[in-house]
Amino acid sequence: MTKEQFVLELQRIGAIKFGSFTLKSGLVSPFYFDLRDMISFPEILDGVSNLLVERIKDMDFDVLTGIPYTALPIASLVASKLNKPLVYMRKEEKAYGTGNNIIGKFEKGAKCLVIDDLITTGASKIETAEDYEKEGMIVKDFVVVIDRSSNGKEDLAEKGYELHSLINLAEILELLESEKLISAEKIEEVKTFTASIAKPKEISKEIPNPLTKKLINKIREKKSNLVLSLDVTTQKDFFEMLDKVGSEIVMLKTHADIIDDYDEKFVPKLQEYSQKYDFIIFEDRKFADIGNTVKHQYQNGVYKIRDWAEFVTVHMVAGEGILKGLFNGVENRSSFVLARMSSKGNLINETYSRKCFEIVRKYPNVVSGFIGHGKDVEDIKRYKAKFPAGMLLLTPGVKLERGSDAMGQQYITVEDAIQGGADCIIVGRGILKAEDPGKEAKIYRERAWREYEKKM
Ligand code: S5P
Repeated sequence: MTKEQFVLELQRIGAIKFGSFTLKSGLVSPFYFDLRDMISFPEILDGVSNLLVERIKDMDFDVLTGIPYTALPIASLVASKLNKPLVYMRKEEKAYGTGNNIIGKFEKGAKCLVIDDLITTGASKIETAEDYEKEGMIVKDFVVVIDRSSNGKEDLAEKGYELHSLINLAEILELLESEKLISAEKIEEVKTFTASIAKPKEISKEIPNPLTKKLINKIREKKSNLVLSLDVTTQKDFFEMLDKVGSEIVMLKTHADIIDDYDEKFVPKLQEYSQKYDFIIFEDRKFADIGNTVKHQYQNGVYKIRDWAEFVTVHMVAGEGILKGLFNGVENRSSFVLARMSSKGNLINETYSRKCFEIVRKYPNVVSGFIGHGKDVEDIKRYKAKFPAGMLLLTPGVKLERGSDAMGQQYITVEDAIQGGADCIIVGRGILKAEDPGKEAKIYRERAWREYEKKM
């Protein structure tokens, strides 16, 4: 069965209808697609499954799923023809999150290809992907029989998913018109309707946070995406190192609380260096307590971090109160949220990352982006694709070669990080332990900048 024959068959069995239909949303649509009854027509079901097999046979996936109910019988036929395992998600119980929401066997990390009958907007597909990701699978591709959407492909792409369709609305209209099965007026009516429900494109990706802008500008001015993690324990080592590498870096990341001889001279000297070498100061304090406590940790105590660090790091584990506590009444300060970590076996999962993104969406003025890592370029891309608009990615756990340390730190390469979407790489020991840290920092800066420039 060809695609054209398939469409005509759908029309014959009443799966494609033109008229006036009230949708769930209350909108009145001049057309309606309903592929549910297709299962009662074996030759049509077989025909569409063959078309799908052709479409997906060269794609990279381990298991296949169909979204119940309509797409499930289609997906099982396709899985069987491709000799691929099938899984599906319970429709009823998934809200309770009791585990075992997936029927069928799969390995954690399995790549799952999702089949559905239709796409109207991207929203429910994105939810589906996230449900599967919660269960430990990786979703990249969706294949739908009919794309009747206005922006479905773009909506999914924004979140890092790819939509493939057998046939779209425009093709269906064209075919029916050439077969004289639809009037020109009806076609106009359908086109007007789909245009009217198309989501307006985001007009501006303007970044509201002035500190984010400052960092981006400095990256470009200095041609450096390098953030040095200056993890040494004496002031002498600290400032000696800065003299060697200061001119290569866009931002300096400190852990003020690991400096044995920290005293009141440290901050003024640090500020002097930041002027001299033109870098931004970023204290990696990883605030994680309730709002009231982090407020004091930020403003009071020995370090008075608020007074001198333009950026800090924040764990969202305590919920959004942490951002309220930290930044209440504070101006000209911003943060990076740890929505993923580089260390082996860390407890962050996809759901946690997603919750971080949800919270941050509400606080664009005090969050500039996320810390994040990934196992490879694609993995990092998928992570970054889910960021709220305007958020940057800083990636630690970076060296010139992949590897790990004895305490669970995992390293990817400079190229992995930047190709995956990192705006900056955070490098500590890769530079600090080098024989010639100044020369090494230059290599990191140049390698990162070369990749970054390609993307600009
Ligand atoms: O997930 C993370 C987040 C951070 S901020 N993994 C990390 O390693 N970091 C920090 O980056 C860590 O605290 C350290 O200061 C730096 C990495 O240092 P390196 O010596 O392993 O490059």
